[in-house]
Amino acid sequence: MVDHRPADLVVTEVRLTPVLVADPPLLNTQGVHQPYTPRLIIEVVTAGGATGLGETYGDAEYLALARPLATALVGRKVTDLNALAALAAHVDGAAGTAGPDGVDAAGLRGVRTADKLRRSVRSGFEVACLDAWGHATGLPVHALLGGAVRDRVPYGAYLFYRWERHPDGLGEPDDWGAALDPAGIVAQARRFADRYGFTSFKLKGGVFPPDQEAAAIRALAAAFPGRPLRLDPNGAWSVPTALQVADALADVLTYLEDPVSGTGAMARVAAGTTIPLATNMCVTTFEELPEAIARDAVRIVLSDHHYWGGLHATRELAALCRTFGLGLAMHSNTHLGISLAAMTHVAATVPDLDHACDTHYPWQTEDVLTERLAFRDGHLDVGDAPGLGVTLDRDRLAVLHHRWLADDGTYRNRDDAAAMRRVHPDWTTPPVPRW
Ligand code: GKR
Ligand code: MG
Repeated sequence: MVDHRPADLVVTEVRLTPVLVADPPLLNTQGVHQPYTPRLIIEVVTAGGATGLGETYGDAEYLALARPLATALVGRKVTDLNALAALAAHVDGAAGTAGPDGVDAAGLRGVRTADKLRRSVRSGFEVACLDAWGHATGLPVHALLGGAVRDRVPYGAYLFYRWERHPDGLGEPDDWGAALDPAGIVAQARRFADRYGFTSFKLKGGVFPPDQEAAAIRALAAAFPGRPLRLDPNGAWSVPTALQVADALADVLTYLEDPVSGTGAMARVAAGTTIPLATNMCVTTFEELPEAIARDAVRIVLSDHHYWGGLHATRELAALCRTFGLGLAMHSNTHLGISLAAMTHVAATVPDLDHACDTHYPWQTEDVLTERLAFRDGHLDVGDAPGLGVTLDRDRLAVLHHRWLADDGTYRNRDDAAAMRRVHPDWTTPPVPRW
């Protein structure tokens, strides 16, 4: 144990650095990813000289909440995570709106309330505090969460329909190529399997008519017999469409993720199929759990430590899932290595992690770390280095921050519909259900 005095754990400075990160042209039901996506990097510095890293969404409304929270945290201890939660719950800076169908037009992240935005911001600060605490004590974050129950965490390949390049020569090119049909999706999956050893596959759907996406799942089943497969149209289907797809793919899908939008519609699909339903859209807050449980709407909750409020909140969710017989796995949005490390630490401590976690990380060719996290046989090892076990690359951070500073506002808020309008000028976010 490293020798330190309690006063050393007091926060003396919090640095917030918004960045724009290159993102490929990944398609989803609302449009296409923009060439750059915003993230916020949080650094918490203690009196003892430890620095902790956190990461969360970087859109303007998150930044507006992060700034006052950063000020309020100075003078508190990095160990005082309950105080952080209380501070974050009352911080002012943005108001959210819950759409009638629960679909978040900006990011497919379920309901959008001011409270949920605050929790997403809090999560980045909590991770930074835990990282600093770990550096101060020489302990890995998983130890601060109660200890790892596994020494590696399984991740799955997150397959996307995509264009080869962003239009108009924008963004940073990559070598993945286009994937717009079943053969393209299988080729992408092979590449994920060869590069990273992933053995389970999730296809982001809601892009093409459901029969085409079902054909892609069939092609994956033929190419990877017996492997876990999932399909996620982000709530784009009607109940009858979802039941038809479920029927057609009952023998090959491990679960169907958010086939329809809203707890009521999910409950109706759940009642009519044997395929388990998973969600990162209709259950994204503790307040939404009772109704989903009462209506038997979902079998698996895909936690995301960002919007559930952090790593401790994720463990609380895991306990509730265990209590009510729900499965647990993890959702991801576009993110960098700090968030991936945080996911890995908390996933290492959750006893019932029932499925490989999602991650967008392989799609991100850029990071703010000196060393990228490396998948081995579809897993990330759970290390024992202090804190999160990652190191900030200040030069890379400066480059990505400079991109954010230079941006005229086009990319500072994620907007998949706006990106789609570059190719289809009349594009608007499709109605729900779309099919
Ligand atoms: O990145 O296009 C995307 C995804 O659709 C993302 O926004 C979702 O939040 O990955 C997510 C999901 O599983 O729904
Ligand atoms: Mg999803």
